[in-house]
Order: sequence, then C-alpha cells, then structure tokens
Amino acid sequence: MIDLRSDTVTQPTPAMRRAMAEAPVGDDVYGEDPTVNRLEALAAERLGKEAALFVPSGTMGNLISLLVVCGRGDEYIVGDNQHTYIYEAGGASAVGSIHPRVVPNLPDGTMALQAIEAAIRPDNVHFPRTRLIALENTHNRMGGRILPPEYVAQVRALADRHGLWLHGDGARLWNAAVALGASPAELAAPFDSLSVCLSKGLAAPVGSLVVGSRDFIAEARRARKVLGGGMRQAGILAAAGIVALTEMIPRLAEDHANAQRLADGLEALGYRVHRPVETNIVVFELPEPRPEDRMMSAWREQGLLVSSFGGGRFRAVTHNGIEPSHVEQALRVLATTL
Ligand code: TLP
Repeated sequence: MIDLRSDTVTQPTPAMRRAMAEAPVGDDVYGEDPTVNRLEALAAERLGKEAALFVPSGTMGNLISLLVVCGRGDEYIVGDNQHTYIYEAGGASAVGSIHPRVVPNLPDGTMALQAIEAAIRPDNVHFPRTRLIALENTHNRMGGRILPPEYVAQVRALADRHGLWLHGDGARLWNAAVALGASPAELAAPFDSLSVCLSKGLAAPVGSLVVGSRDFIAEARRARKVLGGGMRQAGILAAAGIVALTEMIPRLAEDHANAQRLADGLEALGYRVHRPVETNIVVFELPEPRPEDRMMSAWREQGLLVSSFGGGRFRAVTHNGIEPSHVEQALRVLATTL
C-alpha cells in the first residue's frame, strides 16, 4: 500500500525505537520524568518561548490553549477551514463553553484582516467577549499553504490593538520553516501560544507540545490535568519526540519535493490541483466530479490510499517513507481512473 492519507501514518524510525527503549523515565505528573523535561526544554528553546508542555495530541494542545485564555461564553475567532473548527469535535464548545466566531479562510489559508477586525465584538452586554484569534500554519485544508510571515505580523498587530491573544495551530509549523528557510522560532515569535506536533511529518508515534510564557504553561499544565492528559512515565514517548526535533526536520524538504512531483504529475494527467503546493499536502480534484467513495475504492484496490475532503476534493500527503518511486506508482494508479 502507498499510504498518502496523512503524514500521521508515519512509523517511528529505528533511532526513535532505540531512544524509547533506553529513555530514563519518572512520574511526569510530579514533574520527575527527565526525558519529558528534556523534550519540553528543547521545544521551548527551538521555538524561542519560555516554556513548553508535552501533550498527547495536537487536538489537546489547541483545546488547552483555548481553555487557558477563554472563559465560559467567551469567543474565539477561527477560520472556517481550520482544524480546530472542523476536526476537533467541537471541543472548545463541548468542554470549554467557548463560542467560535467563524471567519472564512481564503485559498491561501489566511483570513482577511478586515474580516477578523469586523468579527471582534464591541464591549456591550449583549455580546460574547472576544478573547483570542486562532491561525493555522501550515494550513491543512488549503493544501499545506504557508501563512506569509508579514501576514502573521499584521494579525499580531491587530490582536495587540484589541488586546487579544494570538494562538497558532502549528501542527506542521516545521514544514513552513523548512520551506521558507526560516527558523521555527521566527515563525513562532508572533504567537502568544502555539501548538506543534511531533507525530505528523516528524514521524514520532505520539505527541505534541504547547509553548508560550512560563505563566501560560503553568495554567496549561492544570488544563491538561483537567482533560486527563497528565501522563506518568511519558518519557518513553518524549524520547521519540527528542529524535523528531533533533533529526527529522531537515528531511521534510524531501516530502515537499515529492509533493511537487505528485502535483505536476496529477496536472499532467488532467486533475486539478490546488496551487501553489508549498509543502507536503496536495489537494486535488477530478476534471469532472465523480463519487468520491467509488474513486477511493478503485484506487485502494490498486494499492493507493488518499483521503477525501468532501465536495469532490481529495488530499494526498507525502511523508517519511514515501519515495519518488512511490509517487510514480501513485500516478500510474491515478491515471487508470480518468
Ligand atoms: N490532522 C489530521 C486529521 O485530524 C485531519 C490529518 O490527517 O491531517 N492541527 C492540524 C492542522 C492538523 O492537521 C491536525 C491533525 C491536528 C491539529 C490535530 O492533531 P492530532 O491528530 O494530534 O490531534
């Protein structure tokens, strides 16, 4: 099987498995797991923040950030195609009684600055209180698009003008950094809080980190406990995360090159591709819409897995373990159904 459904399907590398087997561990709820502590210090340093917290998933990292900043009935501004709004089971409302204020995402993954500003509530007893703006970088549903750093700086300035918190869903911030030739810390700088994932392109089996100020992380640690995310000998997992952060970032460039190959090949076959392809995600459509289930099972029968975004759109994600020859083979399969 060539599995392009997601970069979450990556297997831990041999170096990760060795590090996991050998990791010194302790009870992390007591703050005594040396490997978790090392991972958190490393992530804080790499992202230029005071502190970091190891959490089981990106979903929990985003939810914790919202819970720390927003109270019951408060509002957060989020793009209509962002992961937090679409794929996190409504956790902000379900768990935090936090009201989403949804603003359209443009094809490049941004939200128009005027639309964000217009969504901020005036101080009036009728309205929820706006507390936070959430961005996503890279933007998954918009095809792995990178938020332009100048844009993020403008949103930062807007947040400052209105006294709002800026949270980043940086599940794939590493991909943005590699593609831009920027440091992760530069891209993290405008955000008050940021959630980053180890278990996507970096191939760790489990885990994400939330980063921010020391005070924010102290509160985030409480929120993680509320959600049942306080883990004990989690150093077993953090050990893989350390390998992810120290060894796996530069190779993301290979995933990006493979995504370009795939996008070029799809277009040559007559598929429509959401361009530009900037990182490791290719969103594509058939020249004329056909039932997605039928297409996906035809491809599956020939050994190719991709995911569906609905509305006739498919997603293919390149990752560790996908080589140029797999891309060629995927294109041969995709050619059979046109
Ligand atoms: N995304 C998954 C699915 O949930 C769609 C994927 O296959 O891409 N933020 C972004 C931008 C994400 O893409 C994801 C995972 C998350 C957060 C959540 O991470 P996890 O799965 O660790 O909760």
